[in-house]
Amino acid sequence: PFLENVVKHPSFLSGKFNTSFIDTTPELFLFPNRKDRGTKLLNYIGNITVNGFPGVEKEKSKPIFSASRKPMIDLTVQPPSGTKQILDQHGPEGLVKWVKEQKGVLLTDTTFRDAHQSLLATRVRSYDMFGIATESSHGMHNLFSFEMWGGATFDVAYRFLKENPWDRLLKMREMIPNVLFQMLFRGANAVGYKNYPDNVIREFIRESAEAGIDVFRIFDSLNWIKGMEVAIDATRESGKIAEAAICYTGDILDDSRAKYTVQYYKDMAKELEAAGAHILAIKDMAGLLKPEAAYRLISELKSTVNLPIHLHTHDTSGNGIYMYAKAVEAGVDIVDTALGAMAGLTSQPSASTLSYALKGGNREVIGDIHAFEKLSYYWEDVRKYYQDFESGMNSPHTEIYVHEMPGGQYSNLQQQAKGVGLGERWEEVKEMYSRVNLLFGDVVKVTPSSKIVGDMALFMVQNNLDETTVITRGKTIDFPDSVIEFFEGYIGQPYGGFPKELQEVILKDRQAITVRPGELLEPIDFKGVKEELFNKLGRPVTSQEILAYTLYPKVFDEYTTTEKNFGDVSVLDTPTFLYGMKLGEEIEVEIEVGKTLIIKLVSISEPTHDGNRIIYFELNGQPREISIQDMT
Ligand code: 3PY
Ligand code: ZN
Repeated sequence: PFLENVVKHPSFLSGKFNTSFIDTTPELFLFPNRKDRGTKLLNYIGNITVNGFPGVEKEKSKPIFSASRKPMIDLTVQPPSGTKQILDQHGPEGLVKWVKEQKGVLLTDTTFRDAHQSLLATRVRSYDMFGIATESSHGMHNLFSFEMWGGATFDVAYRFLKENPWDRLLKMREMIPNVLFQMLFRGANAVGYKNYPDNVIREFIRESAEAGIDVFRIFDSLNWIKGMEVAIDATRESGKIAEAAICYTGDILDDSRAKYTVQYYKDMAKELEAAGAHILAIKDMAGLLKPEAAYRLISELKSTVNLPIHLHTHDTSGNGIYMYAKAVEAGVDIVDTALGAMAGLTSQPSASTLSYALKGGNREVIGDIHAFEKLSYYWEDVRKYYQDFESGMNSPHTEIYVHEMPGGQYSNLQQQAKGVGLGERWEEVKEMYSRVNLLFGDVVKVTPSSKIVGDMALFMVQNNLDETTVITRGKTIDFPDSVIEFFEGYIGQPYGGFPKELQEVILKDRQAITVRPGELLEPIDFKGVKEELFNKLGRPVTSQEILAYTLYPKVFDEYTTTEKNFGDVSVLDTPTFLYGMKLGEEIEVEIEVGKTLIIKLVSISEPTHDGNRIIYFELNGQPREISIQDMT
């Protein structure tokens, strides 16, 4: 264990050590608690079997799932080289040049990130991604990129899936060596819901780039460029691609929505180009961009900036493919799609559908339709595991053009509404969401500004408030913390400013800021955080863990507690992770390469007088008993 500690120590790994390393690094002498991994997993499985998984309806018996179908590939053959090699050999400028030279339409596949964030409340586990990663690197070798990290996936991994998102990135990178990896980065909010000090933004980007991210799609939730500059700069410093995004809101073709005009978007595009963007993204996070508007917007932007344009949308209205076709006509370079079984509705349009739609035209999709279809079978099977996280939306919703809720927010806000007892009043919550937007002055709505609009909508429905009572009774109302912070200016400055009267009742005695929050926030003392975490965990900590703890201290604490009690639960297959086991069932769990546990659930006792159940397992043929408190 001592040597293991040495070779795993961050200073050793980064080469930053000298001869006093061993004397000055006491954590090398802390050895991990080697409590049996098998027993820990039995505790997890027993607990889920008896008490269920949060958000999953506890059924009488675990459902029967068919084995997931995968395309056959020759695993001894390397996947063809792709955009990753172009970036590594020619740098961001070389890659941009190559993108501009393509006549066809390049795709970014969002199946590993936005598709499940938007359809399944971000719950898809690394296990299911690893299950298809190698096949994807072969079948989708000519993508522009895989969007596979960032957005909500970072905190959800720790918070709900009890797994380490950095491990997901590192392992996916190993399995997909040929295609660019893209992440969604919320500017000054990183992968969180509030502004962080500048050194956190810089460190997060540096670390993510090192772990395998190539393209950073950077946005600000209010389209405030000041909120994006540090991230753009840090990305360029890391030698990676800064894809700066304009969030699309309103309707450029509707004169009655005069706030966000074509000129507004053109001005912003020029500013982003000047700020150092390599690629311009149009981030239509709610799917509001209509086909004719797309034609107009992309045409105008093409003649305004000299950057490739990457378009992102959500297919909630059902107009996604038609809209992309118009954008392609206008010269868009790259569009975001998902594999069929994870596409449509609040997710991205389907890759194979778009490929067929553009067949025979001037610009076809660069990609293999049959590979998209075969890979999609896998997701059709895997999606069933997560059925309890489906939003219940099963047909196109043109009402999106009214409520303007981002695709990635729909299923999450619905869960949040259920959580506060408003599940039955979901229609009212949606309507209130659009009213809150107007009350706030018609703002860009994307994480975290969308979450603030959502928090306020839930708050108003719950407390039977309307626009008038918010103002007239506002001085006596305790508004949600996120709403107060927003009106204080800690999320940035909205285009056109805050509505003054509302700001006053919400802030009461507080003062609003108008500068960039990052200018006021004290830099994080990473050394101090490292020490704190080391003392807490009693083991060496990585720079990735330090960042996770800095962003989400409570969530990270809970994650490490779960890890301590149950071990690494990411090795379990998803049906077992979510539903536990059935009586008589036997599963295999590969806890590390070449080391497999065979677990059989033999019987479960009735609760004892103190409410515990004894669960009888066989672990590799040996009987094991576990006692679990029945909380049902
Ligand atoms: C996120 O920030 O997570 C989003 O997906 C915004 O659209
Ligand atoms: Zn999105």
